[in-house]
Amino acid sequence: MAMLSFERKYRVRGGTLIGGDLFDFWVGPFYVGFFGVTTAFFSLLGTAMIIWGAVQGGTWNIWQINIAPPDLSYGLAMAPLNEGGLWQIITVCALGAFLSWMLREVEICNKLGMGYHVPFAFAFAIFAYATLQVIRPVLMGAWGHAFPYGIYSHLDWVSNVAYQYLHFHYNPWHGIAASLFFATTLALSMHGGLVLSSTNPGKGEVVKTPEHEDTFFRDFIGYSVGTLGIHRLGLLLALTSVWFAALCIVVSGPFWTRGWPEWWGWWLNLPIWGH
Ligand code: UQ2
Repeated sequence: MAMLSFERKYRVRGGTLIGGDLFDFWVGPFYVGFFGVTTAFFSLLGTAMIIWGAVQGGTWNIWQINIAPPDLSYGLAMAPLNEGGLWQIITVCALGAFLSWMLREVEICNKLGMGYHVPFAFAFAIFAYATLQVIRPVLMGAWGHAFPYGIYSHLDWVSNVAYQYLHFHYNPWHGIAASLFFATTLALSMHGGLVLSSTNPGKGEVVKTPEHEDTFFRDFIGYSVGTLGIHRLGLLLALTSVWFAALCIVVSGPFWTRGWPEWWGWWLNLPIWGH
């Protein structure tokens, strides 16, 4: 079926989560929906607040613009606009926009009768952001533990938080997350390379089949994970990367307050070393 007639066939009413037929229409190629409207609302309001914060900040140097969370002394209370209140509004807008975007994905999945794999995957990215900006600050008792909105300032935050734990690379969950991120790029580069190598043959050559792809890896390493399997593996690797990344930062502070090198004391303290 040609793409355009396919789209006409599936551009039907229904599948909405809220509001029935309200906003159940397209603008050009884009599905709108209730959550398209809320995404636009939160994105525009949040962006306006960022620009407003930049105006107050005294610099238009793109690297130095910074909108900081409230001072630790505010705890989990609301703060005046220019003392972290803007940061609080921007954070609410960001979460509102991200969650709206995810629910718009769900509605589009419903219309097409597809699984929820894409919004499920996006939920992990939202979860990672929420871990840094909401869950960990709440567990530690102050919004001031969240990262600031600015290019250099958020990098400084990462550096400072890492040094608070002396050597963050000794955090075991950080290592698991980093290894999974590397494995994700390995899997995607192998998959992209394999598919292109079989579907982009030389001039005058015939396009190869999935059997060629399987056989390449059986010849090469004695194992092929399979054409469906590589996509399951890729999704699993990507989601577990983000999961352990969120875990490694949420344990830092709420559940482990000393330097991360010290955590490995359990290994040195095993009763198996003699003396
Ligand atoms: C594969 C396969 C694909 C692939 C790739 C493999 C035909 C088109 C890349 C090979 C992948 C393997 C063996 C898993 C590697 C494991 C990790 C953790 C990176 O077999 O089936 O389908 O794209």
